[in-house]
Amino acid sequence: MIDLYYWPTPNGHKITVFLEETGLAYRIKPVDISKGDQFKPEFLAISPNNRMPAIVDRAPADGGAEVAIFESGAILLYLAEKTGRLLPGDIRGRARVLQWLFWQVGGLGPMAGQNHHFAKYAPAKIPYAIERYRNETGRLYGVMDAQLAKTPYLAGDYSIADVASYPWVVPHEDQGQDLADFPHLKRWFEAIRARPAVARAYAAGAPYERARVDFSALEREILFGQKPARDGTK
Ligand SMILES: N[C@@H](CCC(=O)N[C@@H](CS)C(=O)NCC(=O)O)C(=O)O
Repeated sequence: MIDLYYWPTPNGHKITVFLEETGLAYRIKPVDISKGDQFKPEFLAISPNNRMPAIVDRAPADGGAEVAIFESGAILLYLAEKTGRLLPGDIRGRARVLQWLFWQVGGLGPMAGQNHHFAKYAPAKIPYAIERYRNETGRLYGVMDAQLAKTPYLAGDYSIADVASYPWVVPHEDQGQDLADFPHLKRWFEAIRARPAVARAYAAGAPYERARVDFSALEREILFGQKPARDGTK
């Protein structure tokens, strides 16, 4: 059984998509990041960066003690190795997938995340910041589009690189992107959206979706006012 520390954001959806694709047994432990659940000591013990997703594998493949992991890329890699799914076993295929996985966690995620922040959540609309991250997101979409002109999925076959990237393309309209400008990316996006496991993953997150899109002053302070932690707590 996998305990999944989760909230329905792109980084959270990555893990439910993988779990639904592979049929691994899991249960959701909600981490309401707008209420500050990510600062609870029991969660920080698993995820010291106060970010979800995180997992605890209660039945590791080696039969040893439970394994706790934070960072979505590390979680996907661990689960792919545990199940032998969505990651090739040969060194070349593995490298092909890992380069796109690292590209997603180091590039597409952070840039699209800043795009969301400045375009949607920042109280002051700063044209330079909005344009900077909209352009960078568009550039990254173009990188995927060029790759997908050559291969059906980012690293050839469907893999954890696609599972990591897809949730960041779902909010493309909020990111100021038009998939009509990226025909190969659009084909890829529609193929993944049509997968039953992807529909099940998003349905699993639906009960936790916010009714409101805006944040209260307290929620803004929790999410966007974070300062360096001196003692492991906020
Ligand atoms: N690099 C991390 C990023 C995770 C992340 O940014 N999670 C956000 C939600 S998408 C979060 O937990 N935010 C809580 C906070 O900002 O305190 C990963 O890939 O897992």
